[in-house]
Amino acid sequence: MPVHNPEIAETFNKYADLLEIDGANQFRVRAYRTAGRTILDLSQNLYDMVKEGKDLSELPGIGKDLANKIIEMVRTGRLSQMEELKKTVPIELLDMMDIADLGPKRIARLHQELGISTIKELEASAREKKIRELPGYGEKIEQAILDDITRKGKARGSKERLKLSAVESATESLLSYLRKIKGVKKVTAAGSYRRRMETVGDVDILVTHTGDSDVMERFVKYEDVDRIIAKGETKSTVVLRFGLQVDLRAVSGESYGAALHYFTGSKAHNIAIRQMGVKKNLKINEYGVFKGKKRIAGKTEEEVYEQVGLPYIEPELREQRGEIEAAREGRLPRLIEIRKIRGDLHSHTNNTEGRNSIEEMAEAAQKKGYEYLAITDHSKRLSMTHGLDEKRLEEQIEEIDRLNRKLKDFTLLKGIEVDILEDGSLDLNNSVLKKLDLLVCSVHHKFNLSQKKQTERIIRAIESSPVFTILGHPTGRIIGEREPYDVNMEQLMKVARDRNCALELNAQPERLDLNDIYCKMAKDMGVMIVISTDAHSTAGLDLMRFGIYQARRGWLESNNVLNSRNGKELQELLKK
Ligand code: DGT
Ligand code: CA
Ligand code: CA
Ligand code: ZN
Repeated sequence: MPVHNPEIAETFNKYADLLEIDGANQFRVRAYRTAGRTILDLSQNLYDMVKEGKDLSELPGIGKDLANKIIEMVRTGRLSQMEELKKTVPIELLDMMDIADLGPKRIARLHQELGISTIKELEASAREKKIRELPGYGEKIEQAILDDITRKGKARGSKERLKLSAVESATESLLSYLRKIKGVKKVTAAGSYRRRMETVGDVDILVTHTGDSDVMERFVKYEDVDRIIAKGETKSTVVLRFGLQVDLRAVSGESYGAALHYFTGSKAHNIAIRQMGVKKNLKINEYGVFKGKKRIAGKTEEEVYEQVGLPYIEPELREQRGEIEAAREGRLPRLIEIRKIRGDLHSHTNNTEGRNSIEEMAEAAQKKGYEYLAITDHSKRLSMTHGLDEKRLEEQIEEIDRLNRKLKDFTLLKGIEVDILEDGSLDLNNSVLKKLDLLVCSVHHKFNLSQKKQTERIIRAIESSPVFTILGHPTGRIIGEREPYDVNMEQLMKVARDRNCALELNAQPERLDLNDIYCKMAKDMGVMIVISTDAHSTAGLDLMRFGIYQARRGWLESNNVLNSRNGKELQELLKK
């Protein structure tokens, strides 16, 4: 069974959590976490690398020991050490890691002193007011735990959605497996996966094939399949090992375009198109476009749109948010493409929580064909990341100046991801900030302020910043984990526009804020957007594609995106 990078990363992360609960040495714990992070950022497929006999220990943060563990997981699907550790530390304890205010140390204590191993037991003890008695807990934490259990219980009731990044490699592997089956012609993923939504409920795959191919048989026998839900001549459904459901539909060549249109969705977009057909006396469904009983179109998606008098609409736009009107009036956006990106404006180095040196980051960015990279490490308030104080930032500035003298056709921009403090002031003195090319200003704490306070806080930061400002991950949400903080986005965007401040679309697949709706709003209001990876390693620079997907869903064109400008244009703009 191919094991995919996200599963290996997750195993390492779980192992690190379990070790920490067990009270293991911090260095060991951190080694596994770092490895988990490296693997998530990796562009190569570990499964393939192992099969090809590549040396994994050449990957950053992966030594011989971890390399062997990856090989074991690829070969057996398991990590034997994890199985060992599970014998002494119950794995259910990890479920508690999701509960607000609980981390490994607190969980260990709950386990040792109250014998709690599951969320159910945790809830019971909280109701019996036993948790507040433990040293370092108290009533407030007990209540927060209870509230969070109740809230998450509700959330679990709804069907779980997986992040696009988590299903990407498994889906692409499955698609290439299907393409190799004899008699199979076209293979395409439709649904939310094709529309590049940040999360997907399930993956919908369409195939066309010669009548005698055994594609359905081979599909349900794919090595990643955990469960078969349905198997038929034209439709089958399976669940893959890590919980991803996949629908496969076989359609005829003459219906292919109509089926692709139908199953790409969104449902709301489909319904609107179908109604346009009704007005023209046409019936549109997944089999084609019909006039009476006669099929008049359906081989391609373009044909379907043509029948209702529209040009082709890109999948990312099909959300019934004005794309049909725009198509009718000939003002569809020319969506940004990844090849338009000329540089990255948010990255970390091993001076704080990144893994690579400034020089290595520059080299990797240059290798991608970029003209510039902004180094934006954390500021001192984030002490657990070893954030920079004024003195260390000065040193970094000097180092970058030195490197820039060596670099050809490439510029390192001097920046910092500076914390916005609770009162809206910045974490470092203006005297040093002034020496930078740009700031990424970010909120990393005090997420629960009222909307008014949070908005004022951020506006103050924008207004007091001494150089060009990018507002980093502007809503702070982490998909499936942390809600966005409460800000008045319209007000924020007005200030950003008037002050020449750009808003970041953070390409980390669990962030992706601005989301699609806010991207479109920014575009409509004339606010500049920056798409940045927030890379923590050289491999992290490859996450740019997720930002591009979101940008396209948000109607962005290259002229809305600051880092589609070349180095010279950008430098001029930064100076203004
Ligand atoms: P997901 O899976 O929740 O991330 O989102 P989708 O968009 O992939 O939704 P899914 O898998 O339920 O269905 C795939 C597509 O099939 C959907 O985008 C549009 C189409 N579809 C499904 N049900 C209906 C329906 O009742 N009417 C119409 N017109 N289209 C439908
Ligand atoms: Ca779907
Ligand atoms: Ca589906
Ligand atoms: Zn940040």
